[in-house]
Amino acid sequence: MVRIEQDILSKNNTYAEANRRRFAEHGQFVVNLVSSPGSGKTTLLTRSIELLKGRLPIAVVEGDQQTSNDAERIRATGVRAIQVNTGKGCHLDAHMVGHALEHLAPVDDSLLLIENVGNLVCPAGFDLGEAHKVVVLSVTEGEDKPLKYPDMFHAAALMILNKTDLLPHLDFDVEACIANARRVNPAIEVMQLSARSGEGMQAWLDWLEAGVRAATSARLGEVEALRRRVVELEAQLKEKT
Ligand SMILES: Nc1nc2c(ncn2[C@@H]2O[C@H](COP(=O)(O)OP(=O)(O)O)[C@@H](O)[C@H]2O)c(=O)[nH]1
Ligand SMILES: [Mg+2]
Repeated sequence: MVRIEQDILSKNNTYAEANRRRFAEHGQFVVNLVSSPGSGKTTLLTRSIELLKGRLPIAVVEGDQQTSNDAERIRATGVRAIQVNTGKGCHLDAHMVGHALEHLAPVDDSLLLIENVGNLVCPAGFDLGEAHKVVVLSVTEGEDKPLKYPDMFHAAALMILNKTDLLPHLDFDVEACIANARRVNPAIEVMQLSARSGEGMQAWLDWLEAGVRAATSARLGEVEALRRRVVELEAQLKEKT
């Protein structure tokens, strides 16, 4: 069992590295959204797309066991989306994402948003080649979830606490939830927002835009380094001939 799991993960890591190289070459900032079903991933995506659409190019990979409902919700915003159905699988893997990229062909210097299959267990162990995993937890789910599903909160760079518009109706303890997340991952960033009302969205949008800017300038830096290397080699060639 352990051997099979190791083989699957090591194969996945090889595909993930290929995806990561490809994203770097194209200046694409890639975010892998994970959460339980119903935390608000698709709502957060459609709302973010509406607010960012004119500012940067965006494409979306949607993962679900069945249906293409979420890809249709994304396409309704005018952004290109591809649905990957995992059947009995409980997570996207790097090979599926690589295959989806062949069809989606996101443009250079853009944002690629991946919505993973909804659960807080399987997607934690699978690197897709993304820059970051972002875990969405809604305030209706209970503040103990980071402790119950530590792998996911450990793997995420950012926790988005969604549905803050509902807080007045609940006894959800925001500070306790954040403390729980930091117990399993002291470095985790936290943002509180409501994808429905739009409150708190700006920090998230800024985070995404900063990610795209960094990916773009890293790509341009690589291009510049290559150009300098070509000039050097041409000079050496001239000397020798
Ligand atoms: N009150 C409230 N409801 C939300 C919010 N975000 C999403 N929802 C609702 O939560 C339900 C599940 O949302 P969805 O985006 O499909 O979640 P997903 O399964 O994680 O993609 C839908 O009924 C949404 O309208 C929010 O910020 N506040
Ligand atoms: Mg969804």
